Amino acid sequence: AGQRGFTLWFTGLSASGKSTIAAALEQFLLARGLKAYRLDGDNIRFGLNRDLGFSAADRKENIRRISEVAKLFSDASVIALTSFISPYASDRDDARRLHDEAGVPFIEVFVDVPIDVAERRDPKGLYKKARAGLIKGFTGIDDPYEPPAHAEIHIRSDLVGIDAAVQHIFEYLVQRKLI
Ligand code: GGZ
Repeated sequence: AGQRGFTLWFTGLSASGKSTIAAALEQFLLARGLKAYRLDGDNIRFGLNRDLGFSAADRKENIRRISEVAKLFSDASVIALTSFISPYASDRDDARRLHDEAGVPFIEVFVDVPIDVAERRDPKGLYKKARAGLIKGFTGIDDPYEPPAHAEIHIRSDLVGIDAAVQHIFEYLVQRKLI
């Protein structure tokens, strides 16, 4: 039997560490001969979804298209790693339903960090701009983030390091017999 595809859906605040953990996990999987591909803002929001902004409707459409693309990768037996804030529980649940209906495993990974820690990290200075009113509707400042109630994997990125987070996800996937 060959490799099976599935989707690892990372969700969390800006600067939570989702992309860093997803990138490290992608390298870890590739090093073991597994095919994995990461979808993130750099290859989606500047391409396929460049017509979308950050209103609730645009975020919903962003997540809808990403979930369709992730499902296609999984159909093609590639492990899809998606790294988007995906702040609305209903949008994430739609993504999950789409995968369920296609018989593709969907694993939600909540990269959890207190907002004050994310704001202190502020690698791109966006929280500072949001506080100054230069960005309106910034997640966690003046726009909602609905934490997952039923994520398969919960990582406190301020308490565990990147390697430990990767190891934790890897062990979950082995235990689920997904890899
Ligand atoms: C949240 C924003 C916003 C607003 C621009 N709110 O740290 P980043 O820069 O690289 O990650 C954030 C990214 C969020 O895009 P997503 O596609 O992940 O969002 S969603 O899932 O909600 O559709 C941030 C930047 O874009 N950014 N404006 N208003 N993040």
